[in-house]
Amino acid sequence: MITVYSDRHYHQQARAELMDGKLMPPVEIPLRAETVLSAIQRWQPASVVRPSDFGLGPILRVHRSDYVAFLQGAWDEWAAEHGTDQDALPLNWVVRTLGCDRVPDAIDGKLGYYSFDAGTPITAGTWQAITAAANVVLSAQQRIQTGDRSAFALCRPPGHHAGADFFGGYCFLNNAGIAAQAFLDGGAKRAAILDVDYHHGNGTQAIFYNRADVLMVSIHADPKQDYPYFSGYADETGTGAGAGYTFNYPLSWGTSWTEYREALTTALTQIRLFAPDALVVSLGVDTFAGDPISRFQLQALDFEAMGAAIATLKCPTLFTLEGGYAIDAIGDNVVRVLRSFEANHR
Ligand code: Q9C
Ligand code: ZN
Repeated sequence: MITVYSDRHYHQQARAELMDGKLMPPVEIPLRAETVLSAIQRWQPASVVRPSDFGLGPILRVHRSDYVAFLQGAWDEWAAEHGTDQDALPLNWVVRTLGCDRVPDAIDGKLGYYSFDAGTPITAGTWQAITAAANVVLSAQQRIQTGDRSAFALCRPPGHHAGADFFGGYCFLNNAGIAAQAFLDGGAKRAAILDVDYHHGNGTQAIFYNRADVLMVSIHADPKQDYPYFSGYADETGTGAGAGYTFNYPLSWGTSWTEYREALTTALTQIRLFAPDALVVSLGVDTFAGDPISRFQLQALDFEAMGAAIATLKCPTLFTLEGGYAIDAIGDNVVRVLRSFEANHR
């Protein structure tokens, strides 16, 4: 399986992350992607390729154009207002019941308008990094569209928390969503997204919530207990034409493979019934027992079982990297999924 990688991800280097009421050392760091790359190179040394440039067209198929323009200009506007000594973070949001929908001129207002959390810093290099990640996932999509049976987009920053017009959860552009849309635009009738990151893929869900051509199935920590708190409940199943094309499997803190496997089996059955032409896997390995910000109990071997289970769909499959913060283990856990997928995808 080809891995697509660009070293331009390192342009996203937050200086701090607002967490638990404090500015903390960030966990979504360049070393994550570098350790995954090293593990891939140990497994399949000749499989790593660089992305080509797809421009903004495929990004704008998923994201609102004013949001993309905001992302492109945010750092410069922030720097003009506040200088360059600290990363850009929002501090004000519209409250749920107020129903306001205006984009202010001030950068501080825009940061609030286009976000849902304060833990996702915009830096001088964010735009470079996120457009590189989009090119990575689009290059992987192109490989599959032109005949590869699977591909791994080693994306950073991650994407599944980003919606059509919002960032958050370390995500700015929805790499998985951009790939799913590219499959459709490339001739696929149906694409499915399987999101196995520890956190609910709220951005991906929002993008496709009213559509029947993209099935979104997510297995994650119960939002009653964990981030992103406000979505990912089991009764969220799509709306309008999209009714019945979103499935959520929330699981409690402490979940280990026995319970996880049950949810995965059900999720895979939903995908099989949908009969997609292509599958995008939002591959977060923050379900790992050793993850510093998560509370599931998956072990290294469980990731092999996960890869083998996904392979039973026998569907062209694009894996895109989402979360996973146990630096010493993410490379190994990712490779376990991919290697076992490949061994069983015959
Ligand atoms: N106490 C992804 O995995 N907040 N994003 C964590 C922990 C944000 C995770 C707080 C977590 C975002 C792609
Ligand atoms: Zn996550």
